[in-house]
Amino acid sequence: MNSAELLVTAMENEGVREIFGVPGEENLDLVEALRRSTIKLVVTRHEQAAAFMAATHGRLTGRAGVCLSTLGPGALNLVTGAAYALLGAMPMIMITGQKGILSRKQARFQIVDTVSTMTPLTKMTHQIVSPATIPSMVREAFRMAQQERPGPVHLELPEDIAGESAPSIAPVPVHPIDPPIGPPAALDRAAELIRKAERPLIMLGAAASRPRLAAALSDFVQRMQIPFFTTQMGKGAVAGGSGLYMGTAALSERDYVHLAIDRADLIISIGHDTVEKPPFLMGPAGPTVLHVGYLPATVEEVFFPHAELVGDVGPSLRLLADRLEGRLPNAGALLGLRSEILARIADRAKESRYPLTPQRIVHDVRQVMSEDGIVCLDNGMYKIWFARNYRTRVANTLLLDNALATMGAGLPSAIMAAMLHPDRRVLAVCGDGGFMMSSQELETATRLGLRFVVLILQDNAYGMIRWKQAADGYPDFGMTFGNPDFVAYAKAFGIRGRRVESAEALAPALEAAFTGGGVELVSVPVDYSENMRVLVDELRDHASTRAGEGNRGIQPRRRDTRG
Ligand SMILES: Cc1ncc(C[n+]2csc(CCOP(=O)(O)OP(=O)(O)O)c2C)c(N)n1
Ligand SMILES: [Mg+2]
Repeated sequence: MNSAELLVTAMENEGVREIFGVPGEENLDLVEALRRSTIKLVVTRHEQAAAFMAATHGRLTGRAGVCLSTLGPGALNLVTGAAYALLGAMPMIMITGQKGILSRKQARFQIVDTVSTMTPLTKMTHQIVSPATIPSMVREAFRMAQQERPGPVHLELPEDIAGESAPSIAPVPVHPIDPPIGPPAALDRAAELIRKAERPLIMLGAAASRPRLAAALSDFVQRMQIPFFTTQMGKGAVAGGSGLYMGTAALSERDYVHLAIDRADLIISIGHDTVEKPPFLMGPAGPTVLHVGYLPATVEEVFFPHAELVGDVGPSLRLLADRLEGRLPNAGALLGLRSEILARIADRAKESRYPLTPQRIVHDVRQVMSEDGIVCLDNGMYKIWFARNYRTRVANTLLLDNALATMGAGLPSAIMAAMLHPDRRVLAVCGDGGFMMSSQELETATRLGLRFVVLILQDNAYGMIRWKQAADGYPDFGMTFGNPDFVAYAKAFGIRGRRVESAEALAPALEAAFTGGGVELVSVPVDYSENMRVLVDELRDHASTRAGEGNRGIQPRRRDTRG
């Protein structure tokens, strides 16, 4: 047995089923060990995409996904994926090669200090220098990656160590770990705050979307009957049909959901992670914020909770509900605002304008997606519209990145979602900019025989930045580009493509693409004039009307348009 085989055995012990990546000559022992293992090697067309796939595996399952690259250039291609997993709290293991460390037969050829490069981008990064340490190092890597707050871990396996003969050491057995539950004193304090609140509101943040939390969270919301809103990454954490959803805070202020946020006197913030663009801005005038999380809250200028309930969130919430269920006469105080907020958000969702409005696109996508269908967004202007307008009914069915907010992750994350859930409808939604940053992975998708649809929103521009440029009063400059013929482009990959040529044609095109089987592509032109009309002008006018009505908490402030 050599070190590479020991490493692969240790990963089998962790339940790894596939590894994504692009090998180099320094990985050949590892590749050979994989060939003889139960783990499937999924070759991708760029390392960055491999990391996005592995991170999405972690995000959707709670178990670290694994990606692989060579040294130097390959390892450097993983860094955006590392940051994506770090900011997004997605468990992931990256394994990179390196030249031999015991002698230098190729001098400094291709060598960069990958361990140092990965230091600020990971929870842990190590070079493997001795075969004997591999079983414990692998167990430690997975433990670190998967425990709260989850994230990426990097292991570097130098070529000569990989080929070195290794003692046959048994892998370290994996056992369940139950994190501590919130202590009684903190539970009592939290219960007291909630009992006293006149207008309570629950906020579900990014950590609320941890796969193992879905049932407990839905149960808590139902037992409390307190209305809730979500951050972008907390979307979908509570099962649909609760009648308590008040909206998603896609902007930091002044959106319709802020009608409720600005009136709340207590916000029970469950799992908020301040990597997300702020869902609201705390100020000296309130409201009181109770942080419920796996870890203590991070303190920011715009987020500084007044009380905390720290511990395993699901069981802690059950104990909290035991103290409060049926004893909250004010639970639904803000519920009266729900119909107004949701009606305003749904405005123009069925308009027949061509090119299509973002609202219409979100509406039609919802019509076509099954209840448990998974929409995987790339990063662009439409992310705000999907976060704001798309209604989720099952946990983790709108995958978006409001943490690193990188372009290029939409298609790779859809590939992973389709691999994990071959029975569900999976849709990648990409801008024409972001799609072209990872479109080569269409080949990976077809090679894997996956079934999912890619929807490309075409505006021939980096639309979100163009909007921000206009909103800030700059002239329109430097944001447009040409595009390939997306239908012909799809065909070159052996994929069926469809172009949407009227507003009414989108839903049928998507439906046909889903029933087609295999990977299919739909391109739709989008009319982004709605960005300015709704997200700037309409919300500003609405906010100033509210300010005129003497509503508290609305200060004229420069609009936050950052994506
Ligand atoms: C890798 C990366 N580069 C640049 C940005 C900055 N950025 C955010 S959105 C955006 C435009 C996206 O364009 P497109 O994918 O066409 O979507 P659209 O906004 O046009 O719908 C850019 C350049 C980013 N978030 N990530
Ligand atoms: Mg675009």
